[in-house]
Amino acid sequence: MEQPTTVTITGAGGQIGYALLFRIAAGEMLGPDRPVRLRLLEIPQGLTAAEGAALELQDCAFPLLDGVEITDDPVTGFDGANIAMLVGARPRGPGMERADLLAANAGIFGPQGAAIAAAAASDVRVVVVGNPANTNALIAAASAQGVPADRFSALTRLDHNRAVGQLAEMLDARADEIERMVIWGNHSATQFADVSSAAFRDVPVIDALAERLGGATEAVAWLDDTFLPRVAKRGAEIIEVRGSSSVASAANAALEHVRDEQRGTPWTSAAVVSRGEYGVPEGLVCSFPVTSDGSGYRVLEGIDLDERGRALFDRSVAELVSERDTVRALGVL
Ligand code: NAX
Repeated sequence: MEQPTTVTITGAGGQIGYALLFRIAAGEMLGPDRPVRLRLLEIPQGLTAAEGAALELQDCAFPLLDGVEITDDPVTGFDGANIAMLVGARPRGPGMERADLLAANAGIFGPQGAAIAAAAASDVRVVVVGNPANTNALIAAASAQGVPADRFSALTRLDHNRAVGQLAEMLDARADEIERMVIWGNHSATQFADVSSAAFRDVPVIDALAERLGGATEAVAWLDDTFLPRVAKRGAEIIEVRGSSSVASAANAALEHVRDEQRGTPWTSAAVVSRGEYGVPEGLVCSFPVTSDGSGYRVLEGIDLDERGRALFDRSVAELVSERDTVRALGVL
């Protein structure tokens, strides 16, 4: 058995935290050979909910669970962390402008980035789930002096999985028969869910859709009018139908993001710090097609985007630039 891996989860007393903790402790994220030590980082108001979850974790008697600690101090929370999952964030309140939201979250992710730099293990990897996830990750990375920027990522795996789910339903397929889906850009309504590289049983998805829907024109119309808006607005659809935001699917996506980064994957989508790939300004945390050999996500380069796809991607990148500029104007970066 390996040494325990320390996993810090912020906002662990919240809904996604509750859906995530038990699956991590059961070994679903890091595998059956890696014991885990859980650190639950909350704000004072969230501590009792985290304590309740910790009692239940104890009652599960998970063989891989090497301990649970709860704190509201970021430096204690990230002490020795190998993996940090930043879930807790400030939600948009009534009448709150986007700049206010970015500023409020900068007040969370700046200090957390600094605490990661001060206390986390030298191999720490960080994923930001709390929204606005891409720009929160940018702020955390910029505040974590001495920690390489490529250790930071943000979650777009839920968007990726939502897109795969929609395609699987339309093609009467299992999700694992859909390969090479790509989410480009921001985790927001401007994201671009791109099927142009995707395949279904080794047939281009676009051809499989044309066969299913009776022609290429019908396939393109379905993609533009139904698929793209549905994936981009799926969060709102879940709230409307369920009466509450996505929780289990978000926790599942966060778990798969870390699992694939740590254990390897040939292809998925994740928001990572741009090094200029696909012309995206350096330093932005942008969703790309990525691969991992177990040592971190790397952008898959050389994927063709047609003119229309490029325009959609550029629109989302422009939003990321504007978020970054807003945060810069606040003096955070
Ligand atoms: P909850 O409101 O249920 O839980 C958030 C928890 O974070 C609370 O317990 C709160 O006390 C804690 N918290 C707040 N500030 C904190 C801080 N500074 N340090 C530590 N903990 C802090 O929200 P939940 O449904 O769990 O969602 C969490 C976040 O995920 C939200 O920002 C949400 O917008 C975001 N999402 C991101 C998704 C993605 O794909 N990137 C999808 C799902 C979700 O919408």
